[in-house]
Amino acid sequence: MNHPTPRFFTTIIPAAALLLAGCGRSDAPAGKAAKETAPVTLGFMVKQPEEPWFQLEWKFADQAATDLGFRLIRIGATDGEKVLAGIDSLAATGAKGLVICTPDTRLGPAIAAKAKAAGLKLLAVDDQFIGADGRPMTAVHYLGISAAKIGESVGQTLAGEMKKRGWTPADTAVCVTTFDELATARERTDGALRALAAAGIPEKNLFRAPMRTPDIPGSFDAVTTLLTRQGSVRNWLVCGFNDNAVLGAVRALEGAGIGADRAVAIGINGTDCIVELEKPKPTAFHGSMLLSAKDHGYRTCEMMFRWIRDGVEPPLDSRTTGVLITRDNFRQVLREQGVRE
Ligand code: FCA
Repeated sequence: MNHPTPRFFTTIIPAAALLLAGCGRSDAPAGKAAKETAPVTLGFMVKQPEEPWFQLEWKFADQAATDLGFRLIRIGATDGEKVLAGIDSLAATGAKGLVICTPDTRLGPAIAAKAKAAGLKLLAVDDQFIGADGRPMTAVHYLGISAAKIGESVGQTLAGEMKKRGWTPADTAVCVTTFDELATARERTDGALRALAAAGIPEKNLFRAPMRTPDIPGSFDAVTTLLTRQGSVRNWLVCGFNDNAVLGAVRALEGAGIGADRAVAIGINGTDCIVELEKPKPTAFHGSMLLSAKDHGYRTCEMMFRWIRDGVEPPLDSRTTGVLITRDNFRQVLREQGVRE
């Protein structure tokens, strides 16, 4: 494949092929003439390629590649080794930019150094890099969500649902699955707890369930443990840093015999809960703050492309918002946002 004749094309590099791509295979066109027509190549790495959220980011990144005429290489980088090998392989194929949601934000300094050495411009998406001093690396370009604000909206929505059901702060407790090692996750759940406390839920009824892994099993296990200790709670308000952190909690509640009559849950992403909202019988999963996968997938690529081609540097820090979807409106909103047909 040494003639990138199509206007664009995308490639998914399986982990095992990365090293090969780095030494053997080359997509770079040979000769001067070919070089002049070579399209810009960008890499888009994500930490959890199996999550619908990241698949949608990739889908919108593909759209940007089609619209703007660059070449996109998608890499599922689930650990630090894969990230570093991926950067090598991108450099070997002549890529000029990398958009990345890193599997570990503390890899920030290593990623930034390696990208610089490889001549790749860098844009962190979703999860902001953390420096050696434990603080966000604000010198690395970043597009993420307004995490605290979105978390507060989740808390306010849950408080509203409590009132609608006629539950009182005295007979209601909050279960929040937490993943504090990730700053954007901590900001979201702290925001939700702040709003719920402000709505009158007593401090002693706010329960954190720390997740060991940021996925459905991690959330399920955390909440199963919590429920063995808090069996006497009447009603539950449930939240977490994303849809999966809430879906596992809903399944754990069901395991303890608690359904939609005694629990109400709100997620974040809006992309990983569609099957749940489509279930004919409502579960406790009431809705989700839908984030803009298009901004995170399409706009990040567009920023990177213009930076490389036209020298237009993107803002150092961009934040996106969320909108509540529920069973009542999710089909329409997902259609409007191009998430679904
Ligand atoms: C983090 C989460 C994702 C998504 C994204 C915006 O990376 O892990 O699920 O919420 O932020």
